Amino acid sequence: MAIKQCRSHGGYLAVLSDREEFERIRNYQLSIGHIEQWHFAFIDGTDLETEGVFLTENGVQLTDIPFTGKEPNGNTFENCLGMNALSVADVYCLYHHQATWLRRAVCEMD
Ligand SMILES: [Ca+2]
Ligand SMILES: [Ca+2]
Repeated sequence: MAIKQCRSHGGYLAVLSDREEFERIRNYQLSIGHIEQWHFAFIDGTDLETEGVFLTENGVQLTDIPFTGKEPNGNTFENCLGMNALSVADVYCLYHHQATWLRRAVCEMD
């Protein structure tokens, strides 16, 4: 869903390969006001297939995800990646309980 959302704008889900990239994207989002402190937006990567091994949409393993604090802490319940102004975390792939989170995604374009 988040992937489709990016594609419809001609982009793809943002890949955060390290902390520097997180900060770069975070600062950009802050500058345009498109980020919130508590609500996560999807970024590329999921460990749906193998718990703890996060793969991008293209199947590339992310080895230096700038997780924050105790993240990832979702075991097999949280299998997608999200970011907000403070952190990068494993999050639920679907936010049934939080409609306002549901449609947010961080996209990149070439
Ligand atoms: Ca997981
Ligand atoms: Ca988590």
